[in-house]
Amino acid sequence: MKNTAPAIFAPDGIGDTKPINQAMLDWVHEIGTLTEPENIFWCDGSERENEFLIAESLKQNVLIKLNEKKVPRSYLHRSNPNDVARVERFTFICTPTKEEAGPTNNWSEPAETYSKLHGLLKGAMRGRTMFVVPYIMGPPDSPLTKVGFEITDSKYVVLSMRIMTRMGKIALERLGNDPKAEWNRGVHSLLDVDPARRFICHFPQDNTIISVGSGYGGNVLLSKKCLALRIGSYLARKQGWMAEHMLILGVESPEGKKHYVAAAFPSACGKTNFAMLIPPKHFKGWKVTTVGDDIAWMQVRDGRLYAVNPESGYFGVVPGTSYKSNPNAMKSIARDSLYTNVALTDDGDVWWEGKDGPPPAHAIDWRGNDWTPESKEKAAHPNSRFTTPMRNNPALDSDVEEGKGVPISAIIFGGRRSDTVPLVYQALDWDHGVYLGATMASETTAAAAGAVGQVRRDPMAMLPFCGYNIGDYFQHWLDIGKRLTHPPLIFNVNWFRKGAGGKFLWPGFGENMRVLKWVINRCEVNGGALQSPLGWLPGPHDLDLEELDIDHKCVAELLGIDHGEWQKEIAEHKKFFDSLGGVVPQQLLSQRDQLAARFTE
Ligand code: OXD
Ligand code: MN
Repeated sequence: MKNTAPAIFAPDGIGDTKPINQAMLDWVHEIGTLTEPENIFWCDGSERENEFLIAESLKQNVLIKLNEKKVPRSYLHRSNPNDVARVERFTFICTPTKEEAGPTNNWSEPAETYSKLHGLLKGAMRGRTMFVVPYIMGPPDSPLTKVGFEITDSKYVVLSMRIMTRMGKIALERLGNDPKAEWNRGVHSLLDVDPARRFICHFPQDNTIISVGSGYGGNVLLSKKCLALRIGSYLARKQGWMAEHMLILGVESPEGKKHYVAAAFPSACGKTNFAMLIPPKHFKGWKVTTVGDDIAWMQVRDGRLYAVNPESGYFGVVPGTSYKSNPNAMKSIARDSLYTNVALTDDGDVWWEGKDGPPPAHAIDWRGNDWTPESKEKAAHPNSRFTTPMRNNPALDSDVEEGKGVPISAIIFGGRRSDTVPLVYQALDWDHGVYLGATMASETTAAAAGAVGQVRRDPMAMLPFCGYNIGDYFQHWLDIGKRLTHPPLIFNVNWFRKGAGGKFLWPGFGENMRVLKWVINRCEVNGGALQSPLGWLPGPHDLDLEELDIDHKCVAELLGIDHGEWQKEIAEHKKFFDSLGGVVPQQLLSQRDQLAARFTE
């Protein structure tokens, strides 16, 4: 096997701080005995460690240093071209029974899977350094916060984990020496980055993740999709909280009244843009702040839902990011960032399709080949990514470190739909809102390997991330609702509806503030709305469209409900629920009947 990650040798004082927890040491010993690394590097998250790892990564061409003047303290990483997105086909939930994983997950029997993975990991780190990365997910003083350890043979993973999580000493201190403490065991090895030996396996009952054969963030930053969502959702149900694929934002009115909103959109549908929205000029005095851009952990407190962002960085899609679409993201990624699979310009800057300004006359594309504007290939991979610390975000919410979380006034579901689904509407109540989430659908994007642009049902944007039976997950949502005396209002949005000519009807980006304002007004009980078969719909004058260049016909189309399209849509809901083989709770089946009935009234 070709060694894709040769060992590094650290001077004294770097990589040698062993934790004290015996259960943890035993586990590292066990994985070390299996994988046979050249040496073990115990990460402490220090600045000195980071500098050393960057220097070694530059020597081994894992990173390329970018122009210090243009993008200070930032680096480019190129992944193997066969390894550029999450691989849902190779992602498994390994519960004792297939029923526990449910109809939407790939299931694999735990004992057999451990045995297969241990076979692949046998001697896999020979000639390599095995890094032990301690981290916490969640603000340091939150009751929801979890400790995780990721063993990896990838320096890129260590450097990314340092941005994406609170990594190092803080986790060791939190873990302490209690051998029974709860913590997540994550093992990652690049192996030889061969798609034939690529598996991302979750063992929820053991709080364990094993990921092999990939170096792509979504498959290997085990804190994120694997722990915070798949294992997280399993633990959340067991422990009575929620782990969701949601951004969290704050909205403050000119009068100083603040609300928090959580929103679930499938991958690469603009969560980061929405979380960092800058209100247009017309909304003078309104402020939007970011708590999180991808994941929300939520708990019930005093009958309300409170949310924390378990992460401490953003792993966002680069193409399309610009000062027009997301100025706060551009400012965030202007320094201290790892870029993956973007193009490199001749002056050491990064470039991607959709960046402001003209394309460079020449660049090196994401594969490392020469590129010019005449090239047929894209310069940056459509799923190229930035990894950047959240502290760089000029709009970071002041309560992002608040352990109890922020109180959620509204939950928004949304997808990428060219037709059928109006710009925005509000559910009639919590259970109806759960139905909106459960029947959400979106046109697929490049964030996952596979065809792009096909409508697929993606309940609560959790289809690839729910770590247990989706029917039980729906029931968990319904049960949480029963504990809420002040439940968030639930909405559905669609920024992507197209008109007859195939053009987007809604300008999106900052203008989404207009929809957000209506949502906030509804939370304040002063927003007007019309009753419709779908739920509450803004009337033409309920949306603040002042100073927006949009004609009435467009607005009518955006808010229109086409009965023919909805007959098809409801039939699709039925087909989807039927495809789940009887796991959908009765309340949701009757929600569908009620929806169908409202169309006949
Ligand atoms: C992500 C995803 O990377 O959802 O956030 O794929
Ligand atoms: Mn995501």
